[in-house]
Amino acid sequence: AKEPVRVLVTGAAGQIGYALVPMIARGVMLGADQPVILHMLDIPPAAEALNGVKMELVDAAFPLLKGVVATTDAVEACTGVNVAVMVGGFPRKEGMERKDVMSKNVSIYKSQASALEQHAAPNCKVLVVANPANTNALILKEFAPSIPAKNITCLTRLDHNRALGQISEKLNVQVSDVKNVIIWGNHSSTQYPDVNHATVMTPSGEKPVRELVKDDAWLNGEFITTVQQRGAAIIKARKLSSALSAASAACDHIRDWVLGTPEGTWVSMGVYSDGSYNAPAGVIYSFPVTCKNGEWTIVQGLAIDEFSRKKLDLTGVELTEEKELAYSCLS
Ligand code: NAX
Repeated sequence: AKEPVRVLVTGAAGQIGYALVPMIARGVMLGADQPVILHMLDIPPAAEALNGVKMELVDAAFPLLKGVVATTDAVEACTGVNVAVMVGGFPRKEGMERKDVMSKNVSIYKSQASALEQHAAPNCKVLVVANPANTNALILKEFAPSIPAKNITCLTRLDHNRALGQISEKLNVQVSDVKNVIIWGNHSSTQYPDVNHATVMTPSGEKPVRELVKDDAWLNGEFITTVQQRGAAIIKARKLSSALSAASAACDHIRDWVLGTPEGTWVSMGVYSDGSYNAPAGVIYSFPVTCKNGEWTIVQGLAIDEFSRKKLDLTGVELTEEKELAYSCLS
């Protein structure tokens, strides 16, 4: 039998946490033959709710779930974890300045970076979900210098999956037959969902999405804004932000990272930029990546047309500004 993998979920008493922990306990994230021990962290006002989630995990009698740690102590939560999914953060409230929200999250991610650096298992893989996801991940990286930069990522897979979903609906094809969309840049409304290299599997082979959709105006307009603004549309409809789709995307992100992407398929991940595609280096930027042996690699050599270039640059500028804002909160 395999040794259990320890998976940390911060903000585990929240909405995404409630959808995510049963998925992990069922093997959706790490495989149906991989036992897990869940470490759940939240803050003292949520301690009772967190304990309720723990009770439900016990009651669900998940065969793969070998233990549950539910705590408000970051050190206890981080000890020995192999995978860390950072969902906890300070939400933007009405009337709050961007800088105030940033400042709260910078202090959270600075302190959780140290807890992870000192107490997580070696080679722990980190996924930041909490917004501003790219910049929270960057702060975590800066304050956990002994964790390799390649182990720190942020979630843009939900945006990637939303793009697949929109193409599948437009063409009336199975979502599993659509692949290789790309989310470039920030997990924010400046992200660029790019279909220029995306394909659909048809009875007569793989066809470019652009050739099948035959509607460049839609692809360059409504498609992009729908994906960029999907989070807001969910809030409007549900009066709550995306949770089951975010949890599912977090599982997809870690599963592909650990177990590998299928041959010929890439996914989108926010990773520490090396300046590929002339994106700014030194920020967490979403790129197309393939994964093998537990490591991601940015897909190289894709053609970027003029339309795309502008959009890659725009979201890059926003990330550079966020980085500066985050640093200004430190001093
Ligand atoms: P909730 O407010 O339901 O849950 C957040 C939880 O985090 C709460 O239980 C809170 O007590 C806890 N928390 C706050 N500070 C903490 C700390 N210092 N340590 C540990 N826990 C802490 O929000 P939810 O809807 O679950 O969303 C969580 C985060 O995901 C938000 O920041 C949200 O903006 C972000 N999202 C990111 C997405 C992505 O694709 N990257 C999509 C979904 C979501 O909007």
